[in-house]
Amino acid sequence: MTSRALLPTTFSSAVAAAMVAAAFAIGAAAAEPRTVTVDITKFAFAPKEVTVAPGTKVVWTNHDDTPHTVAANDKAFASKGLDTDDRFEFTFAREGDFAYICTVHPFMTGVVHVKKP
Ligand SMILES: [Cu+2]
Repeated sequence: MTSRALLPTTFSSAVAAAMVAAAFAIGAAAAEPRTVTVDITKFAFAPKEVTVAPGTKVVWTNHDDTPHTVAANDKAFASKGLDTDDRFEFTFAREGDFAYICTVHPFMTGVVHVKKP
């Protein structure tokens, strides 16, 4: 029976089309606002510089046993004192270069570069 033989082929191409559509949907979702992490470890921000697209959320996590802060030089953002494993997050809406320090240890510096890809 030819119709019976054709059925699996038709079915599998429909499944393949659906899988391609799903892959595109996942790709589109991944292009939505992203999150970038910066570790605070050994009295330093790691990585010290990050470059992100506008709308990206940057999350800092303090891995030291010492409290640290994350404070923009231009006051665009400032965290409270972060204890061990505390996190601070800020979403960068506009383009620019945002230099920041730890106010407790001003020798700890970092920069977030925000620009369109
Ligand atoms: Cu510090």
